[in-house]
Amino acid sequence: MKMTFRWYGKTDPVSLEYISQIPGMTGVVTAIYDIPVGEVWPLDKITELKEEVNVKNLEMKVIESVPVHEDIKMGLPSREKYIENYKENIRNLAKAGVEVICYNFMPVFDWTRSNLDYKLPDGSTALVYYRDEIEKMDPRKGELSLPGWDASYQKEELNAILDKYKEISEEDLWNNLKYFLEQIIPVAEEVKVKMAIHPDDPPWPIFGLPRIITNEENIDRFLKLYDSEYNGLTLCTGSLGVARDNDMPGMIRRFGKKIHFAHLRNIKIIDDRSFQESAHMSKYGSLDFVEILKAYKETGFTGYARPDHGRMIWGETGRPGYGLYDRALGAVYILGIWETLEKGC
Ligand code: DNO
Ligand code: MN
Repeated sequence: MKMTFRWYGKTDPVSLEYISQIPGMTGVVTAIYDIPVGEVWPLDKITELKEEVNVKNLEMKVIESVPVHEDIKMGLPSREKYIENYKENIRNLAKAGVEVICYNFMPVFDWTRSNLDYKLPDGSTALVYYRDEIEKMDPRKGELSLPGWDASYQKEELNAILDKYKEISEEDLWNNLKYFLEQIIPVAEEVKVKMAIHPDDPPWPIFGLPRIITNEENIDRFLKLYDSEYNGLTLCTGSLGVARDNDMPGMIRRFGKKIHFAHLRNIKIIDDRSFQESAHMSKYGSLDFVEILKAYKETGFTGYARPDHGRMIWGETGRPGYGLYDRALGAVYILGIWETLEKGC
């Protein structure tokens, strides 16, 4: 397992230097953030980013995310142009030595929470999802501000997209995903870049929009849409694990070699469809990290991993979920368990 850390580029309050000081860090997971969704990332921008990272003795082998344009997800005729651009991005990233691309296929909203700074009894803050709160929110009123999605939409634009999605069923979304994979996976194979879809977070429909990468059965269906070593997964324990039926160690064993990127984070299930993000250590959440890592060990996992989100602790401010301290603690905790397993203890 190669441990990495998500880094949001020059504007990230967490510096590359600090990341390189975390024990066991091999690289960062990053992206080009100032190019609109669907456009081509120029090769010189990619190489510049890679060099900036490499100077700090960190690698840039995983990109998260190359976002998929809504027209592709909706299956509009204009998808052709965006798919061509996507292929170009895969080729350019390969030229810069990238091995894995993480992306997702969630309509409109990426990861969603009801509160980004929920105060826990110890004074730390965490991202939480409370079903009642979410049900009261109306994205059409422009009252949502979530860190995980494209905030550049104007209210009218967003409403127009939401209207178009009314005609798109779950089956349509599956077909559009298949069409996308049929186009991009041959390119990924050619340039040897592993595509790794991130599951839907949370793994159920929100705001009336369909979500399909949600459980074992659907992930199995996804992998069968295009059978290739290059069509794989970002297995996110924190996303899938909030649904009690998703057995994380079981899914890791089942999907084994198709997992190209491991997102490791813990969550505490509060009740049906409500959860808090917690510290990584098993006793604070609903997931057992020794069991999760044992499953990775058994499958012979040698891929990339990252601690995903963390709480805000020790007075740190910045991008919710992506502070330095709690994620660093999580990474080292995970590496500690991994070392123990590797030594066969
Ligand atoms: C949530 C996070 C997400 C993820 C994107 C991948 O668990 O890992 O921000 O990066 O959804 O496309
Ligand atoms: Mn994740």
